[in-house]
Amino acid sequence: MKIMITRKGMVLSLLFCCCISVTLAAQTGFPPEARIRFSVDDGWRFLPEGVAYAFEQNFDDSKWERVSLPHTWNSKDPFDDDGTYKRGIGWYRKEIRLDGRFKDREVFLNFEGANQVTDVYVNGAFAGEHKGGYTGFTIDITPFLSWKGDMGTGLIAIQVNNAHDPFIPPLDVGYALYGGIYRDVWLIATREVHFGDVNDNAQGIHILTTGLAEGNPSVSVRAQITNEGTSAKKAQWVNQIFDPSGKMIRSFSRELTISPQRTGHYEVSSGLLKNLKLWSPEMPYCYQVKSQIIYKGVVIDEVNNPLGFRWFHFDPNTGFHLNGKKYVLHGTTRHQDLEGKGSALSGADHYRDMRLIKDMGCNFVRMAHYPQAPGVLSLADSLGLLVWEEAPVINYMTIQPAFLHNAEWTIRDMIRQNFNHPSVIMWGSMNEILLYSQSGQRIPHHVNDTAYMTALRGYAVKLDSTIRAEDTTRYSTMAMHMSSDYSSYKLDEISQVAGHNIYEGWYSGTVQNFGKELDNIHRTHPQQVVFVSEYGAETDQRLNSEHPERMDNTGEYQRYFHESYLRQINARPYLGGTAIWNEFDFSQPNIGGSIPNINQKGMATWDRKPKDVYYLYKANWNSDPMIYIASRDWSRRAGIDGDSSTIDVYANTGRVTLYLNGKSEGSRAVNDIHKCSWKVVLRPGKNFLLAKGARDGTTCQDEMEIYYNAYETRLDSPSFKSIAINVGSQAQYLDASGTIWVEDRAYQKGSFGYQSGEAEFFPRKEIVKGTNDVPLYYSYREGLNSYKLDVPRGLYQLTLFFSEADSIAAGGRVFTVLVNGKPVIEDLDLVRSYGFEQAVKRTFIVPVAEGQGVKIDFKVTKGKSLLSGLKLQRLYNN
Ligand code: GCB
Repeated sequence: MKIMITRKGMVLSLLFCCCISVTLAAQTGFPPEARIRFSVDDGWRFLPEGVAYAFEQNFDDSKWERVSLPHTWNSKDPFDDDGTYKRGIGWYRKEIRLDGRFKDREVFLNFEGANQVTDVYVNGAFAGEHKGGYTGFTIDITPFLSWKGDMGTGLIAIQVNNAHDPFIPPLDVGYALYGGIYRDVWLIATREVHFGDVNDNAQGIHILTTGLAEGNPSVSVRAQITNEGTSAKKAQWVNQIFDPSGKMIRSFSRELTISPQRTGHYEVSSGLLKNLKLWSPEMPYCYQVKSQIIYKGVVIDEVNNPLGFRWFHFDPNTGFHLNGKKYVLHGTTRHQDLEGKGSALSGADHYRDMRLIKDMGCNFVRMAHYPQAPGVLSLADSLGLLVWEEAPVINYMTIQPAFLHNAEWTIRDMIRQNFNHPSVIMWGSMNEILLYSQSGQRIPHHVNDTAYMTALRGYAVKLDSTIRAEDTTRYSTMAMHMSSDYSSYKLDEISQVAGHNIYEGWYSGTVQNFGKELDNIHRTHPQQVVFVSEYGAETDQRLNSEHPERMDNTGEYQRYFHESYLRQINARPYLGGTAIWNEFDFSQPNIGGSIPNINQKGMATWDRKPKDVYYLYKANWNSDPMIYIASRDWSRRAGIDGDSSTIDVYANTGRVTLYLNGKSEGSRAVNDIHKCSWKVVLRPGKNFLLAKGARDGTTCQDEMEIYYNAYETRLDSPSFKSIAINVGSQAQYLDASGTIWVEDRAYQKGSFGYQSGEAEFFPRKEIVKGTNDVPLYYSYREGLNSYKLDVPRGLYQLTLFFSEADSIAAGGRVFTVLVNGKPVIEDLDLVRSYGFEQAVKRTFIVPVAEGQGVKIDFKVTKGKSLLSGLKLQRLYNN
């Protein structure tokens, strides 16, 4: 079911097929004179492949799948182990029927977005094509409809193709390029004189505010009005401004004569306006402009647009200023991507995302890396979120006019279609455009490709100029990765705001380098507005650690990273703004990590569960009283009996008191980033934590239960039962069965641990396959001589876990594993026997005599030994 609000404010439920929709529309108050617009999302047939003649009217589609829009055929396959990610053709078909009221109208199909080449056929005839996956487009279907008396029919057949196309940006990206009609589609019927020009996809009305900073505000409205008729029309163009309560505050109009078969461009001003309320993230006061074309006393077209009164500027030394005051942007980024749905999100999905962003305390969102659904920007207007909207020109370019043409048109459409949203302050032209070589390979630096770089710079200038030509009221921007190539080739000087994606302390280096990098950019480019367009670190809720380290994917490292970045951001008032990468985990096909095919840098998981870091920012950026006990997913921990555990709390209450099992652990003041910490001794079994505080007279609290699985460092106690070890990592891994895989350690007598070797993580681009326990294999130890466990006598089951992480050929790593001197796996060659990146598990029964323990030796024939995990269970005591 689709919900739609008419211009009279009535909510219509438009059901299943469009014939019903039209009838309902007629009954429920669409004025017959003005434009009709209704959803055609339901009742489609879909075939996930190319097929000849599917555009023909009589083609048999009865066996095709029934689908509703928004729809993508890639909601699951980019994340399979089997590499079936389909990039290619899909077909959609549906018949629409229109009654007599549509006969003398112009009828259009308006697509909010389809990825990425869309060919539309009506009644067997080709009606139009659109290239590019992220902007809206409108196809005029009027000439192709067939009429029998008062019944019009149109068999709509649509081919969508999401195959790689070297002439359409983006070329190659770090997210799934979901194919299909993944946004809403509308049928629009107008009179022959109407707003907008179908050919350039613009919405027809552009609203500009002027004189705000000077105290003499007015609104100037520009319109494109098309006359499809054969004679000139004299009409009146009326604009009315309404405040949020629905009160009209100004009406202004203009008489027009519109030539036949032409689109005219017109402008009219409201004159001086008084007592306006400004738009800001804190008070997103949105007016509406209703624009009408009146012909012979009858309204023949009407459109509504948002209007917000705000002004802003960036300064290289003092950052962003809104409505005349310094304003600190607290930002994040968002992909349109959700577990189970891919990019085919509903209005409710968009709302939930934007609400989560707002509630975290953000006042800014970078819509990375492409224009998002129109409803998203409407939400930004009404919730109060400033926006960087950008074109999907990513990683590299094809130096060909066709590529430039498509990129320029994407930018134009993005700007024209979203011009009126008060939330938008910046238009981005590209992201990390120097990351890849001109043949699409990830390279550290551009060398010996001056011709490509010169041409690319030329294109970059053109794209930036397109932004500036389309919109003089906002800033142009682009996001760059940390490479000196941008300044060597002067790309960093092109846009008005220079965005920097910085991952110091994640992909390399240390978190402390972040601020140093920024200061360096600011010092060497004093005229530039420096904006942090991305920063982030990954996490997996199943991994936790008292000793977090870079790339370990623990929540604790992600917290450490963001705490440090936040502190460094706060200390740099010259920053134009900042944006966390990313608000939500999102799809990243063919990438490893502890959750394959997912970029795990979100403040919330792919299915939108906020992580600890979400509350770090909330405590700092949202003033609603809150307390949050961090390491929330670490509710089952293992540790040495009597050792202390860290409890961190994020709060905006000034002070927090922590209670453990009913006893106060003391009251602490929160620090500069709204955090306080305790070291507590958890008792074996259940523990109950309660954190309490108050803000502005409102008390608040948070609580959490932790099950503490206490174990002894000495394994030689007669009561020893079992141990599971996350070899190669300082993190504990909690698996689906509830087993806690404890952190690895160097061997000490009486205990357990490795002897020699290096801890490693799976390279980011490699994916562990064939297991649900990826986090266990994600870390491993390489080059160990032995692993010892000083367990008491008994009969044991020993399981060893391996996976080949290096892309080596068979024979490149060969070793024999011996347990207590006896070879249990001879000449293990993981690649030859199981394949690269495959999870391998081998189990043995091991009798252990008094004082003998378990000693696993690795005898290497070629390369280095490797071990990913180890589990030892005592079956019998004797
Ligand atoms: C970047 C890219 C973004 C990636 C991100 C990452 O710099 O702009 O698309 O997802 O890094 O997580 O590596």
